Amino acid sequence: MAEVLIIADVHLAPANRAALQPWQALMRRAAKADGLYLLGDLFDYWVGDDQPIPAEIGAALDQLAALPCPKFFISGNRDFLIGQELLDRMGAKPLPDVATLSINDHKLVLCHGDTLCTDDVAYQAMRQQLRSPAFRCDFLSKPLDERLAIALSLRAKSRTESSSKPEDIMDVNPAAVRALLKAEAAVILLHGHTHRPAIHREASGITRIVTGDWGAKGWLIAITPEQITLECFTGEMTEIVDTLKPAA
Ligand SMILES: [Mn+2]
Repeated sequence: MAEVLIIADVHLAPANRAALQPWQALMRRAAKADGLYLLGDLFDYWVGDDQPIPAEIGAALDQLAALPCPKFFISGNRDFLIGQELLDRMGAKPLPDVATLSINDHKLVLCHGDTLCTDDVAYQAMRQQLRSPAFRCDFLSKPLDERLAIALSLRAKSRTESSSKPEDIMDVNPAAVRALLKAEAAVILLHGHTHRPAIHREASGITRIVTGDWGAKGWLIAITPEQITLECFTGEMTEIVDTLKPAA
């Protein structure tokens, strides 16, 4: 049985061309995989499926679509406006914000991760607004130029605010993690968003695997029947950062 790969936070954008190098390595590896799950923020921002795609990013999407394995997408806080047209271009099927699945015989909860950062009350309030059908409808009816301007100003605002917020507020809340796993009757959670790649083994028996954000190095989680690995890689090297061998 082949491996299943999980990634998040590639943040494709003209300003993050560096990520296209590890992307090539991912595409070579995923060509032999049984599945590829994208846990959000594939794009640094997405204002609607009419957003212009630079040629090199378009080529990356075409490679993704051409992979023989099934591809799945959970939206992130930056690309939640991805619609059917872009999903078709990616060749990916959409999943709900929280997806509880059996992958290579491991029961896993997958999500982007931002909903678990409940200590950031201001962010959660903004998220609720942005994710409302009313906002979506109103925003998508605006001209493309205006939507792009709004996205860029939100991005600048989030950068300024992130740099002034205490570190722990920007991370997931342990009680929110426990509540989610209890609700899903699972003990292993995989997410991105926080850009703090690690495997956290909690005393409660919960394991939380966080994949990293992409630049000159990419990050992935590889799932085989025997183990789950967190890996960091470039075009030339792959480092296995940590390995989980779930109890049978
Ligand atoms: Mn995110």
